[in-house]
Amino acid sequence: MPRYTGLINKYRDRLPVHDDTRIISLGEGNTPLIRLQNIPRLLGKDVDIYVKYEGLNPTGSFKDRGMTMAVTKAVEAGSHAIICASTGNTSAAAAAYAARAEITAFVLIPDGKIALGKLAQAMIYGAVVIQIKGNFDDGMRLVKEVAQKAPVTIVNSINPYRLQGQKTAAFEVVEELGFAPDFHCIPVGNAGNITAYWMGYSEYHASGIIHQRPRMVGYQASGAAPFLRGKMVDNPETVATAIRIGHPQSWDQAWKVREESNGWFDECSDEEILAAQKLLCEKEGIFCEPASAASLAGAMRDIQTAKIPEGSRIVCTLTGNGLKDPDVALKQCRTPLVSIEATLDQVQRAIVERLR
Ligand code: AN7
Repeated sequence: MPRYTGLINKYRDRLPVHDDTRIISLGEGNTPLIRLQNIPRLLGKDVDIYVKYEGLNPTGSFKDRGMTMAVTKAVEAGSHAIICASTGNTSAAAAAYAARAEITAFVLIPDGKIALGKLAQAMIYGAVVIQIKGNFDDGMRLVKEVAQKAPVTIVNSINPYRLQGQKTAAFEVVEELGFAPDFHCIPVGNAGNITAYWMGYSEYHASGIIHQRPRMVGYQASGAAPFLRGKMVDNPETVATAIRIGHPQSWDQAWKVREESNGWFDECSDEEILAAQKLLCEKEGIFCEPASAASLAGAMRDIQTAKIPEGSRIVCTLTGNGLKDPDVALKQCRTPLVSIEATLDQVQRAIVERLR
């Protein structure tokens, strides 16, 4: 087996690269598909739930799949600078891949509404971090405008190479399972990723590698749920800052995915999202960020109501690593730290009192 060198090399024949293209990669992709063991039992339902743990990508989110392609193509085209607006993960990925390619990354982030880990990443990878007094949607509008006036390549998901890279996650799911799941559940912000997965499944379907495609189910945070409201939302709010997006960039594409896959959109409250994040940690040992937990939160509800019937095979994408947002994670932990003197007696007592 050749050494794994990232998803472009692995899926080269399905991606728009040439033999002599210089690949900008950090070994992204090839993430685990973990079968949940305890949560299905707690639900009391006969379902197979797998999570695609995208938090194990090099910068801790699925954005790396798109960014390896977008930056590879930007460099191939002779670009010396990339730019994006971001709720955090895109900026972390852009900053890292720009560093790898030795080009400049400019990232526009919303003032104060970005998880700490993501801000630290953009800064230490050496991006030019521009904090705007506005939200993601304001940043996106500004990025589109400034890219017409300055020599910078946009690496948000409106860059078509992003979705090309991201579609490879669907290929990996199929290779792991040997088939496509019945339902693919995924958090939706700009709706780029749901579009990319559908592209991936559809390509494998067209090639006869799978005979059935999943129903695609997109979950949004209630305070940032334009697909549920049927129109853009001007002041999105949610604890899941990654998906605090009111004007999705892949609006038309996502509606098409819903229709073609016979899927649906639904919303989750912040409470449901946080509860699912914690449950996944406590019952399975898997730590994802709040936005990612929307996929499981929604899936659990749809399993309970039998909208997703028993006997189903379900994949939930966990889009980002829990370590990205330590503040929200800590606020979730209600049991206090055990604080004692550094003596054997006290340590022993602390343990004996708490054995279950
Ligand atoms: C963890 O980083 O839009 O529906 O600027 O970080 O493809 O937008 C992040 C999006 C889900 C939503 N989960 O994906 C950004 C950004 C996490 C995310 C989404 C994002 P899309």
